[in-house]
Amino acid sequence: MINKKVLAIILGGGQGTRLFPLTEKRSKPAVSIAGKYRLVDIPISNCIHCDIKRMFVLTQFNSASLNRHIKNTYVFSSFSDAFVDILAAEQTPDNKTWYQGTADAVRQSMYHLLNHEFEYALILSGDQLYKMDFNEMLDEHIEKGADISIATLPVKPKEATQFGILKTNEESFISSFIEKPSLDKLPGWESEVSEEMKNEDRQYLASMGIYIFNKQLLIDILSDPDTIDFGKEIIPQSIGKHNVLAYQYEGYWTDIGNVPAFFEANISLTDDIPQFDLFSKNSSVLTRPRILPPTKMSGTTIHKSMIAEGCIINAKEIKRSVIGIRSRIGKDTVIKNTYMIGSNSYQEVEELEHNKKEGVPSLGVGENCYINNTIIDKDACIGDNVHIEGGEHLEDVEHDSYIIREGVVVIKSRSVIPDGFRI
Ligand code: ADQ
Ligand code: ADP
Repeated sequence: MINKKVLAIILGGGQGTRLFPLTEKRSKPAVSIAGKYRLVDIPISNCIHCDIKRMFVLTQFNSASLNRHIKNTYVFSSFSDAFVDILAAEQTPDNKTWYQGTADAVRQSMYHLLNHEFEYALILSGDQLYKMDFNEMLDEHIEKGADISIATLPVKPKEATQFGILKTNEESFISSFIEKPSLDKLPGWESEVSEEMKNEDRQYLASMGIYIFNKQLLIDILSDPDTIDFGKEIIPQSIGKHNVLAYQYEGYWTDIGNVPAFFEANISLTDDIPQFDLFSKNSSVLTRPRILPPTKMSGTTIHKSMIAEGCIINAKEIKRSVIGIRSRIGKDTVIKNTYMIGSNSYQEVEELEHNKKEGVPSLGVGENCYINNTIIDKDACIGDNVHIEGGEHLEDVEHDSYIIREGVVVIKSRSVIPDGFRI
């Protein structure tokens, strides 16, 4: 089944600076989450579960990694209309620049979008963790005769400054909108919310950056080349001019666009009952199937952790951590509150022995290490006796092989951390 009325447009990210260095060598949609998925799998899975199977991913970089992932994962029948296509910013006689913002990205891609028949454009962010039934949102959009719909979520005052905040009338049409108001501008922007939300101090209705546009209106609006962003220009300018509907969502949703939020979203998957459910039968997250051996472990005490396939683990303890595919962890090592993304390949036994003799760190984490509050990006080689204690006591740092953001240490992809190194 394919919903022929809807075309999905996934905003895959600008330069991805807020997720640096995870985005140093790959585009944002290709960043790995939960040890085996990529960020782009979240919106794509949400769409596929709603039969929205024609998708464009707009990204600033068309990295080989993203291409490979999409090409090897989302393979639909050759007799179906379904597709996931990547549109990277491209130079043409009319467009000489990179995407200047979200609306500009859609404008520059319009030529490709209009090659397909659709009535509604579903515009999604590529850096959010949530599950949503877009068909419910579309039904409301059609039923209430909206021109534009925005999914909204009640948030606390502190969070409200990072989002577009809006107020609605009794029919749920948006009467006013302000993009990322400062704290002093917030009074007066409170909305009527459910008792449960009120008890959690979530009285501000935030835009989730998830939009439905009627096709012709989107074309008309984007014909003005001065509109760069949906949040900064298009949505505020549409209030009062078009019927802009708020679709109320109260489930789990989190923005994972920067390093601390990305870290927290991954680590919180290890909770007893995580808010984002990877184990649900009807709304699983899809990704590329890999043929990997089962994980092999010896002498490890594991508390509240997720271990992906193909790992070889001899650690002493792993606590509240997510360990990604093909991770290798040496004996006597303790890993806590850490997201280890994993490796792209294994090293042969001869190579491991040779490295040991030469004192060169191998792929993964060596012996007798202590690692806390850290993200270890793909293919990092961490030696023996390495001590990394991330946490709020650390200042932000930029280093050749790691960075620190708000206490989270990020070991860069393919970096080599020598024996005995301490952070
Ligand atoms: P932000 O998330 O801050 O606010 P923005 O930086 O425009 O908005 O990003 C939205 C999405 O588009 C993200 O997935 C981002 O990676 C992607 N994106 C950004 N620039 C892009 C570009 N040049 N090309 C392709 N993709 C790009 C928005 C709204 C707020 C709302 C929040 C909810 O503006 O009103 O509250 O989303 O998260
Ligand atoms: P990253 O997670 O750093 O973004 P990539 O997905 O780009 O990594 O890399 C995956 C690795 O798998 C590459 O280093 C490459 O060697 C290998 N690989 C996987 N599939 C292919 C393929 N179809 N062609 C070539 N190399 C591949």
